[in-house]
Amino acid sequence: MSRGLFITIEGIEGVGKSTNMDFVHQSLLASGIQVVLTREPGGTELGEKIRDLLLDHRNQSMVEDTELLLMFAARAQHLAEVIKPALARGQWVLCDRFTDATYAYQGGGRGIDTTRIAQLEQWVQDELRPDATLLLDAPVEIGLARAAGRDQAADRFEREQQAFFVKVRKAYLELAGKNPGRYCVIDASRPLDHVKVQLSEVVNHLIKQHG
Ligand code: Z5A
Repeated sequence: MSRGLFITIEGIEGVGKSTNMDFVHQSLLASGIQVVLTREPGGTELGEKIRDLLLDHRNQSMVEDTELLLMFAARAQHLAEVIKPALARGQWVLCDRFTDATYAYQGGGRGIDTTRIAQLEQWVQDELRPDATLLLDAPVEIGLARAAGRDQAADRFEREQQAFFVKVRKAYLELAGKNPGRYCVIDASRPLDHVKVQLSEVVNHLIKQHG
């Protein structure tokens, strides 16, 4: 049995990852593809506990290295329990954020040296990398305005200033530039219908190639 496809969805806050994850998931299911839907940080019982620690706005004393290591601790568990077994069964995995978020947020946003992130990536993931990454891209003002419309309390990341998200977006676009074969950049500033049209094209292409 051939290995399933590993697809990740990335982008700054409020660009519509959650909204569009569902659309991509339904499109894959409609084509008869078995998909495991998951997210980071989290995706396992232990990982969700780590997520709570990372997002809790009361944990203001968390230093950057702790944040980085917790991301990879959750990821190690996620890979062992969910991602690798699903791929080995031939299922596709659709993951809301993965290690590119670490390069963007902890690397770009916090300023941690990316060679450190690369060392942890190699250690925790070995050779496993996403096969395709859908980057929902929109100017920071648009993402933040959309996120502000939600009526839940802001988490530790959402309390960051606009300048932080500008650095995160820049890091994502640099990653996309360096990995053109894996990245599909979607213009998420457009109305939802237009975003879905762009996503459908990418998903149909992936199904044609690997489905
Ligand atoms: N993080 C990290 O630092 N390092 C890592 O390695 C990893 C993660 C893995 C939690 O992630 C935090 O973890 C994240 C980075 C950090 N923090 N931040 N920021 P998360 O993915 O769970 O949290 P999030 O980025 O805040 O995601 P979100 O809240 O789920 O946002 P979203 O999924 O991008 O947006 P949405 O909820 O789908 O849409 C927001 C609103 O906009 C909603 O009302 C939609 O109806 C609306 N929307 C969506 N698309 C459109 C369009 N096209 N037009 C108009 N309105 C739209």
